[in-house]
Amino acid sequence: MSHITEPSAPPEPGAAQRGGYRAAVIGTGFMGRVHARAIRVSGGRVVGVAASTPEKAEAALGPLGAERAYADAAALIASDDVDVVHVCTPNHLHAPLSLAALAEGKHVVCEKPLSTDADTAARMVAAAADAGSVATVPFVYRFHPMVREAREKVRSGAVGRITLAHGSYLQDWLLRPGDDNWRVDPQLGGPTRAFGDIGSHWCDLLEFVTGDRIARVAAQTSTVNGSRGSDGGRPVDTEDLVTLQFTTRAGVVGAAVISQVSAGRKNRLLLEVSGTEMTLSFDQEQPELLWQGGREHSRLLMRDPETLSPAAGRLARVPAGHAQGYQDCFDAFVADTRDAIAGDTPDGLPAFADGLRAARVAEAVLASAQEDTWVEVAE
Ligand code: SOE
Repeated sequence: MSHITEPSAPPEPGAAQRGGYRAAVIGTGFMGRVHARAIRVSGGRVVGVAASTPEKAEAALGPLGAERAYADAAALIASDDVDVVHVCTPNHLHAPLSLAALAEGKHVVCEKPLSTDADTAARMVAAAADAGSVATVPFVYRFHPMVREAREKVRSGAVGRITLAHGSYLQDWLLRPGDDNWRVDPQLGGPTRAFGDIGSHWCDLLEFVTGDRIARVAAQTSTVNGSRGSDGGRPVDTEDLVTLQFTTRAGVVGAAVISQVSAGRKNRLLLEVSGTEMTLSFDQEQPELLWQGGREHSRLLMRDPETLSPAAGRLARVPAGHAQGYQDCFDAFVADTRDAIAGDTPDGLPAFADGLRAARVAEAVLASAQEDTWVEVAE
């Protein structure tokens, strides 16, 4: 007998075909490749790819496992062969491409931030509803089983009344003035960079785990590298880091630090929630674990299907003790999107409304930093 315990709800290879997931990807960078792999793992076909040039789309056929290179995004969106459009371009194209795809009756998976402004994000939510399309946003950290476990402990009351939430999302890939990327340019990335890019994940995870909503924020931003580029000479004013205080609707107080210039921190998303009964702490770089703190005793919970709640266990994709991570989250997210298209209502699937929510929080954070005051988050 094997000593390995299988996940309680292993992925179902056959069911992947349901709904005939015919997806196409716009954008061939890191995210385009992650999406394409998740589509294939979920039993879908990557029927097409489009990029900023036809040559780039051709070159991406192999790496994405795509069947056809389209001349441009418009041709891909117009194609009758495509049911689901995955928008993985620089941020400023998210809204126009998603709106075009929805107008063609497609389902859409759009990278975050949904739009570089909240009002446009609201139009996208309305357009998805009008089209009757499934429209999702990859807030993929929701798909770590230990995040679901934390959420279940809050839901069951085991945590007690939540009193405090805090944490950080820290990276270092933009540490030096020579580090550059389209995200740095507000024309392509939008007016908020560190917050829009990764702070949005942190706030989404906080609200997802606690079931509460951030009501008001007091933020500071800082641009550490005022100029960037290979010669370090291009002026930059999007923020490298954000510190944030907040109060939730339920009256929880909290704080978060968001940084893309923290040396040595690669992708460290830490969320800690304290209640009157216990504290839960999740670190995205140790995603197999959830720390559960108590006055009498504390323990590290492992991603073990034998002990996980069903809501968490269903996301276990490999047996306990075999680490699962970032791509697995994407695979689970795309599988749930596929099931939503087939008519299911998967628990915790992040939709365009969640992308709008992130855009509203981002606008409040920027306004607070600019006006040096507390700002209410618009509903
Ligand atoms: C870059 O900061 C990035 O790839 C983000 O854009 C993703 O959303 C995050 O999951 C990882 O880091």
